[in-house]
Amino acid sequence: MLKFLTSGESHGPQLTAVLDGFPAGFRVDIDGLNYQLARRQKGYGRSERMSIEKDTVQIVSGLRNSFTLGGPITLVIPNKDWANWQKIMDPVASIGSDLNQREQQLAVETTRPRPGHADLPGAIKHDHHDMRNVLERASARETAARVAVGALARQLLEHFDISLASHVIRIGPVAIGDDYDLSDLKKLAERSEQSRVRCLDNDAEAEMIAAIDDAAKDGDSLGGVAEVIVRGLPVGLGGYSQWSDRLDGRLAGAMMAVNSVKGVEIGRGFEEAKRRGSEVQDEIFYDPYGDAKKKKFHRTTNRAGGIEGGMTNGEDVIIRVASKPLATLKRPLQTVDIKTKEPAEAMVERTDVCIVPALAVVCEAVAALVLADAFLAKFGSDSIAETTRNYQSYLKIEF
Ligand code: EPS
Repeated sequence: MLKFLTSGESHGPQLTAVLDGFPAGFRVDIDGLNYQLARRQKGYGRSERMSIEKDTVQIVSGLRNSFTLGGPITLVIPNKDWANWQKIMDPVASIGSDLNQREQQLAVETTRPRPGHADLPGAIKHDHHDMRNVLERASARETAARVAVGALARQLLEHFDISLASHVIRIGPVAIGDDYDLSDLKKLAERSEQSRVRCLDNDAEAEMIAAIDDAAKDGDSLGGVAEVIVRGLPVGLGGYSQWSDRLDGRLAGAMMAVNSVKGVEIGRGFEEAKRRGSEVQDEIFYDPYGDAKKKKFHRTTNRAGGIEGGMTNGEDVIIRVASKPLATLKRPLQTVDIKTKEPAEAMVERTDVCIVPALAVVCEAVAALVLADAFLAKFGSDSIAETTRNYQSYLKIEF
């Protein structure tokens, strides 16, 4: 139902996203979109770029008087840094212009690929011999566009009392225990929001910040794990008939497509592989006064992470996403200069030491996109009135 494309370079004039398939007649809260963009920019260990940008979105199509029209919605996020890069990005404009030292350095060809970045495979694939032509688009700056469209999807889900939250469970060697309280999602989200690393545990938070400082001191970077929790989804989103309908596959694919992600887990995926079947399934109970979204069935455990057979079962959808440490290192690794083929040190760019708190926000947005799509596939997407009608009648039908 929902399709979107993004475009734009990290240091070009703007990022753009076009979202199609969103129902007509939905009131968009632009401040809410900007709030999500601001969340993505936060987090201890981010680069100086975040103090240059103050990401805000303009909607230039698909909206009239704040209501969606049912056509493609185009979202634009200007890059403030573009003004600083104009001369560098445009080779004609850069000729004879008075570039300062840093700009001069950036204007020369980038020929020393960073191990772990898109630089080398991207250059070979597109026959680029200046890898800035690759990295400008490969940059995780693009995730701002995904957060903007994801924020729209999130508003749609929230309209149906579906809420999302996230927190960081690991940064480098520091992890929180498994005993955090998921009962009040709003409280969890607030606590995570207050933390500079989106961590629920004060002691772990201090250790995470110290680990980031340590890595920064050494010119290094740190990865980690974020967890996204989605509450209030009705049973039966996704499908089991075809591999491509399976919601867990679609969520995992979308999460893996976030820059620097190397692992995705739904529920306690890897942990459960160690146990017996009798220990990992979530037993089924029925309460005649139970939740209509779950058709009055419920579980007292949620090891499956809210998905069984590729469909929501009405419990929280819980996704963990592992990010490798970023590839740009102030103390660079060994590489090969693609021009001379001689050994060299990888290029050094302005970079973040740790992006895991931002990753949590990006993954919320990505989860919202996949889940809103599955929601619209089940309940219709031509107008919000139609979606609401179908959804309410689904809740009312006795199973
Ligand atoms: C990012 C903007 C980039 C980086 C980061 C994400 O800004 P710049 O390249 O101007 O410093 O901070 O990019 C990467 C992590 C990457 O690997 O490309 C952003 O807006 O999130």
